[in-house]
Amino acid sequence: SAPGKKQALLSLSDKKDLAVLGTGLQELGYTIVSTGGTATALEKAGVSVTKVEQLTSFPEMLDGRVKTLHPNVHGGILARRDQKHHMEALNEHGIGTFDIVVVNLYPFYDKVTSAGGIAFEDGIENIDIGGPTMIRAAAKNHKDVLVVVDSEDYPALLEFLKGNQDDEQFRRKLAWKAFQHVASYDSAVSEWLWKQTSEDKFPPNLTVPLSLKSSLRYGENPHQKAAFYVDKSLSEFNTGGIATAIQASREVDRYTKLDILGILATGINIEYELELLLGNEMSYNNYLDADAAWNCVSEFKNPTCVVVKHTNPCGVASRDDILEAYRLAVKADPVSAFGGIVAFNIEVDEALAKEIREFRSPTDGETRMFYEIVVAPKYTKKGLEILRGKSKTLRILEANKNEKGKLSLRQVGGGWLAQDSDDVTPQDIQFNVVSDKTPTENELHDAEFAWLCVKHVKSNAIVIVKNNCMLGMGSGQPNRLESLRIAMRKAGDEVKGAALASDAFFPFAWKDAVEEACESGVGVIAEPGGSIRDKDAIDCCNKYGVSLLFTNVRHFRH
Ligand code: 93A
Repeated sequence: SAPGKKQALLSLSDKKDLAVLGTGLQELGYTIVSTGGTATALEKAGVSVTKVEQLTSFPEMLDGRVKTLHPNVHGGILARRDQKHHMEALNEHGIGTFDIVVVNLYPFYDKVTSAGGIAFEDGIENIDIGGPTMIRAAAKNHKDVLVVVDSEDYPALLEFLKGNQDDEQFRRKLAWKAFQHVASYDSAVSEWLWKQTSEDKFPPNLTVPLSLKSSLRYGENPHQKAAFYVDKSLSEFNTGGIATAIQASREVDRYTKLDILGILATGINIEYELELLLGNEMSYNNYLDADAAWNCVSEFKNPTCVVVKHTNPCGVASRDDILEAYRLAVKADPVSAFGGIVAFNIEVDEALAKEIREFRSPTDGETRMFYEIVVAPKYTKKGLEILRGKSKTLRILEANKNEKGKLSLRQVGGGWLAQDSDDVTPQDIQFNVVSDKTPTENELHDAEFAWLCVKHVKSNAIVIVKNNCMLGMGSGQPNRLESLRIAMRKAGDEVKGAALASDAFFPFAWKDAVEEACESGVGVIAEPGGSIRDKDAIDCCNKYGVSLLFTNVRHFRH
């Protein structure tokens, strides 16, 4: 505005609370500039307005397609107040600055989803161009321009203007919200257009703006932050096909809206981690299993092999000699390993590739092992050739280093559950000895190894480890005792002196579970602790001379 003259630009399709805003701004001494319909509505409410036409000396033209797209408008929004030459340029052209921009957009989403549908041309006419342009300009220059896109923020705006303190955070939040608003608007337009192409494939990208419904107490485990996001499209997503779903996924922005770009289509973020070098196309389950295998194996520091079946690691071994690690990992459960996924955390060279090709099932000593996928961070040229020779269909994946701090998203009825991924490793944990017996160094080491494995096994998870090698695991049983029995059966006689890890504490069935573990001869048990029956578990271990470690960390995986 001209020196001493404060100006607000209002252009609103949704006129809700417009009178309150207009009156409030007028009382605070703002000159209000508006587009046609907004100006009429303000005048009706007794607020005096300058029409944009007066500012631009241009009529609204092309059926309203060009209303505010003019230097007299955008110069006033975008000029940097702290740049002398910017202000001089405004002066030269007689352009006043805008301190406030309040805009909401043509109701594109409501129009294209209205009952009975809408003609293609009408859809096009409802794409707002001038509105997003003003919003983006004001949000870019938020240091000097307050940008409001939601009538719920009018009271906060007026309060802020009444106060005499500036607040950078407030300005930034408004700008953040403004960009959210146009981003979700544009994705609604683009996805509507995808639908008009009558392609039945999944769209090349998905942008699903999700609204925060509530923060959750925690994720699968207390050390993981979590939240629930709603997406109105869900019912249609499941029944009406993807295009309907995306179109329906728009809703009026809220302050809390979060755009999660591109990570919702299953596999998209995994694709960047796992690159298919050779073999058959990856299937849906291949991605899930390969991802599980890679996530597990890449957590180990020493040369390690992990075998996964149906997302559960059923064999894990670390050895200086990776060939031996591979054989041990398969041996842990050869039946499950057959048709599974084999993952390494080191390069697959000629010798390892040969071993993968030749190794015969420990079950009969005859049948060559068969796998769906091999995953490793690297392959030598020779190694690749040999694996290729094993089978033309074997999927050979190269995986990039796993980044910590990823967001995990899962769909449930009515929305999406988001949580921090479970990044906690044994290095982050204190293994507190709560039994009379203290574990030996080897036992402690095995307990840590088992602890790292158990995190990757579906709950209820029990893992038995000896000498850096998984001997057995029980997963997914609704009853912890049953998981324990399965793990012990797989471990067989070798369980003596082994380390046993339980992803959560032993509850009611403590007596059976802890007692059966102790009776079998395990040397050490690691569990989170925290049960009201903890004392009973400790007493039981003391009775059998078994070491008991409490980690205070749980690793549920549902
Ligand atoms: O057709 S537009 O893309 N061209 C423009 O220059 C323009 N300027 C503002 N649409 C434009 N608007 C939009 O008009 C605003 O985003 C707002 O939604 C609407 C307000 O129009 P009225 O004040 O006439 O009701």
